[in-house]
Amino acid sequence: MRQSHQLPLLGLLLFSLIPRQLCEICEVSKNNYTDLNPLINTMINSKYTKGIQAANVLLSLRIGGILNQCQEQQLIQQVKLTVYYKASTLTSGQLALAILALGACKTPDETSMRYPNLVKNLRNKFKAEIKNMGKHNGNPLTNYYQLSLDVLALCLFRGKFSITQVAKIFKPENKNFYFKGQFSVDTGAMAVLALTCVKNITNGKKKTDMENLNNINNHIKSLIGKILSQKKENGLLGNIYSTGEAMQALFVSSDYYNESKWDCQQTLDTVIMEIHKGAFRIPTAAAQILPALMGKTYLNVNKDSPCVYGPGDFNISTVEPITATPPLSPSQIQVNYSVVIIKETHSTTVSVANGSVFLDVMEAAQKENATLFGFTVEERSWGPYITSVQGLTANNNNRTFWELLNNGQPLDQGVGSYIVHEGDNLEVRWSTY
Ligand code: CBY
Repeated sequence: MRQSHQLPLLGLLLFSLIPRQLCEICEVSKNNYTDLNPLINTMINSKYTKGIQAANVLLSLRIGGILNQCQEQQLIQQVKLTVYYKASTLTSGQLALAILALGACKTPDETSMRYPNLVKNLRNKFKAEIKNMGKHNGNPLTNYYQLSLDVLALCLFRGKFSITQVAKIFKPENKNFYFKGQFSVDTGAMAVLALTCVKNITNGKKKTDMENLNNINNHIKSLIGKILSQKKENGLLGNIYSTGEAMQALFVSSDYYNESKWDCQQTLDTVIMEIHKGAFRIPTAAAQILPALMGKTYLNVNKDSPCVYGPGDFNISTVEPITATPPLSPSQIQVNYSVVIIKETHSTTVSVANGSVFLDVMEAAQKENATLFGFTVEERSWGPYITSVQGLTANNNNRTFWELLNNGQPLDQGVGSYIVHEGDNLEVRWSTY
């Protein structure tokens, strides 16, 4: 063989000998898939999955390839009903999630993408978000988590958007990445996924594209740095509820940080422990953690790739997952509850059954005095969300909200899930984020 022929062969040989760059993805091994059962049970057995919760669940289970065709059809039906009957009332991010879920993969009977109108509708909702920012001091109609979902769905489903605008909006210094001065890991992670998708579909031939790509690269790098700076000693990124999406962001951007900066296995071990403690009883919580545990990300959404069906490695039971709550004793407990509006505080002590949640306390107080403790609540994907107290309503245009605290510390759960304890000092406080 002449030398000129040997060279490429030698190259090939050497290449195959070089260990492939260590991939940052760590995942639950197939032998341990039973660890995921509580999550899957929560998602599949939550019969009351509201429209948009169903989108979260469908997206997650399709990415994981866990559903059988019958279960998939049921969820698809639910999402479609919500999308077609409530399209005008959906927020931009809700619609984006529905599009991601419906188009996550191609079912055997589907020939082509059937949702072009939804994508057009999303484009309009995204435009309305930007317009609101122009009118209201840079505040979108919803928030940057949803704007990120919008860009992700528009990018994956070939909707129109301006790359220059995206590069401009998602500057990591933008106030919308922060709540009360604290970087929101959930928001940053979703933005990294969106920006990575945009980066992947942009070819840097034109000068403006090159500039945009450069900016987007810098944004991703900075956001990843901020996510890693929120790493806790036990490996969680932000808190337990932001960790799944933060893991996804880190999976897709291994070029942007040093391997030594993140021990993926440690994060995974802590999450698995929390699964068994019952941390993911809300279907949306389960849906948001599952893809990362299977080594997958929202960028695996591909409208043209055939859906994968299970249950293969899963042993799904129809019984409710075992939860960590001790059997409820019938006893009553006393908790303190206050409504705080700037310098004005109204407090009371209420008696509720052991095992009650924050919302039960609010209801008990409201019964006692509807003027001081009256409130309104709205169902969101994570459960009930307090929209007003004493007639004072939260408003995204001025970044106001009703903050939940116990003993002066903000809670990391909503009113429907935080279980109260004897002697708690619960508070709803009129705040700005
Ligand atoms: N999703 C959204 O639009 C929500 C995005 C999100 C970043 C979200 C967390 C993360 C996620 N994965 O979905 C988010 N929260 C936002 C944007 C907000 C703001 C909502 C207003 C707006 N601009 O859209 C705001 C006001 C700052 C906010 N969250 C408030 C609260 C408190 C709710 C109190 C109430 N009035 O009912 C609360 C309870 C914090 C507090 N102590 O007051 C809160 N959020 C929490 C705890 C959470 C987590 C829920 C965890 C759980 N187990 O219930 C959260 C996952 C989430 C939902 N918020 Co916000 C963050 C976390 O802890 N990791 C898209 C849509 C399509 O579904």
